[in-house]
Amino acid sequence: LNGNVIIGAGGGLRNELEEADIPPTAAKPKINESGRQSADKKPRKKAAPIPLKPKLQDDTKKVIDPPGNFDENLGEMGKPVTLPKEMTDEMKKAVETGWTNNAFNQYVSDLISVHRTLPDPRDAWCKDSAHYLSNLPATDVIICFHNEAWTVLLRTVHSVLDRSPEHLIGRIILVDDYSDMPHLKTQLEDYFAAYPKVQIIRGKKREGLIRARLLGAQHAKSPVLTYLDSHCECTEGWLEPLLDRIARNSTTVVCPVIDVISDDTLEYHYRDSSGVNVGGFDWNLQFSWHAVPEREKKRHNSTAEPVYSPTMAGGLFSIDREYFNRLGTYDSGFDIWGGENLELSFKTWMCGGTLEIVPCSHVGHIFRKRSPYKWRSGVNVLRKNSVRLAEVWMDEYSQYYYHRIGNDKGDWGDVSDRKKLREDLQCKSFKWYLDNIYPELFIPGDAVAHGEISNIASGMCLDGQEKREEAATVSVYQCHGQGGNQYWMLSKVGEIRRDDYCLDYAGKEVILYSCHGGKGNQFWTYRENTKQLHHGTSGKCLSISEKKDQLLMEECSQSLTRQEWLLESYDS
Ligand code: LR7
Ligand code: MN
Repeated sequence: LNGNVIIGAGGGLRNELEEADIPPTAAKPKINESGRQSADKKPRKKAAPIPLKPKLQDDTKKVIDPPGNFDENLGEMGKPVTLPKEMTDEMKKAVETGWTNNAFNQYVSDLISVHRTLPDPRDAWCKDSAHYLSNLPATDVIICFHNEAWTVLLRTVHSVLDRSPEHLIGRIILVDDYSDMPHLKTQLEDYFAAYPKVQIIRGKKREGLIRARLLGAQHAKSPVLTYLDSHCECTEGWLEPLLDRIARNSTTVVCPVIDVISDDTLEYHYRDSSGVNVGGFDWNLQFSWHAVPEREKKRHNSTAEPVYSPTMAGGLFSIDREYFNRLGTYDSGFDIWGGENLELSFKTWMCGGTLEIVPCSHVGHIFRKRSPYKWRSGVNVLRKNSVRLAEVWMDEYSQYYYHRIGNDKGDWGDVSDRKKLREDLQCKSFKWYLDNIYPELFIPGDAVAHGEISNIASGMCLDGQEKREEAATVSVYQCHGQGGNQYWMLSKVGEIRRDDYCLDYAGKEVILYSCHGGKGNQFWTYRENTKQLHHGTSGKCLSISEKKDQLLMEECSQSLTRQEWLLESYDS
């Protein structure tokens, strides 16, 4: 089923980038072309000593001795830190606790300096200051956190202070979304007391990241707002290219390239600007990454120039503060996690703005495979957020999302003031957005069929969940009418697909594989009269086992009712 899409967007980029073979690039000398003041060196002296001995998160203040071969240069230049195979039981336990609490290797983070150096991932083009206006507006940096690991949070803040021109940072506003980890209490205030730019704001109850961001915005004073997740690292020169775009046009919303910090080794991965991705989404309203489309490439002389992106990942972006307000900020009815990234993306484009990814700006983010913190019990938070989003912004296209969730919309509360906002701003239609900003998106209404594919004789449905890392086998399961893993589209070119994954048969099992558009093993025809699903290269028909529990491919035979399938909303 749909499940709780906790790894959601994160999973997408992680795998896409990790599959690509990214060699750790040799260290380049630190560039200081803009005569940058040495302000970034100052805090370094004041800061806490490099944490050679990791502290346990539970604030027992118990110190675990790292093995003898560890030195203080661990993780410098974004290099990976690999723990030795041989560890004491105490260490093993500390490592495990770190993973449990954070869904990343906190133990490794604790071994790395909170001021560690990173490689400079920028293209040469980016370092030519002639590309940027000289008089840039300052920004407040808003970092919301709920139970973030100590060294990871500190490294986020220091990476901003250490690698941004001092005059361009107004405040760093840390918004504590009702954390209960002890190290985030007075210890945090004590630590940042030495840093006048850092302000800590505490929520009175758990708000979720969306309302926490709004709380941060209320305390901001600088002309630009910059949001970061609490487990990021900014690289040299990350800020100027973002602010430059906003200085030129206050309705431009900008995102850095989001590099991958390994959840295990904390290695910093990056690609040059030819590998930049833009954001999209699927009909489950999940964010996804895509290569820069050809139509967009044509607009540019260099791959380092900012590219239009249909959506943003959500966590890392800069926006003109007044423009953010004009757009009605976020829907404050969104809880905990999810959907706000698409809301801001749709709104930006539909209401006259522009959303860009800026290849000269690189910020790393720790991508996790699961969400380590508590969500709300008894509410499907993500679905509620997504339904609010669909109701307000997606017009008649909302039906495709609803179909995907079995039309089970639940209670999404009142969205009348959000609809009014859209009206007041005189925003364009969702159709306009799809036609002009995201023409690559596959529209279910353009398919020959969309919905369930049910085996008539058995009442079983084609069922399968795509896996990003590997091919997933497709099977059958009792038809449940809830969309999710039983939602399929038969495209006009003969694919049976869900989002970017296609039913694929190469002679063994039927699997879900990235759509390649080349027919072949992904080419299916529905024979309306015999109700068979015929496969291109093998000439076989989709069928179901005697026991009705497995999907089979067998020689086509019109006398076998088990080869008969019904396609929902089929329209020849
Ligand atoms: O209840 C909460 N309160 C919070 O303050 C839950 C979370 N948070 C904080 C949390 O500590 C973190 O700093 O909010 C931030 C985001 O939460 P994550 O890191 O658990 O989310 P994520 O990185 O998995 O999710 C991505 O999608 C989210 C959708 O709501 C947000 O937009 C995240 O900011 C976003 N992260 C990114 O865009 C980084 C790149 C990921 C990709 C692709
Ligand atoms: Mn995150």
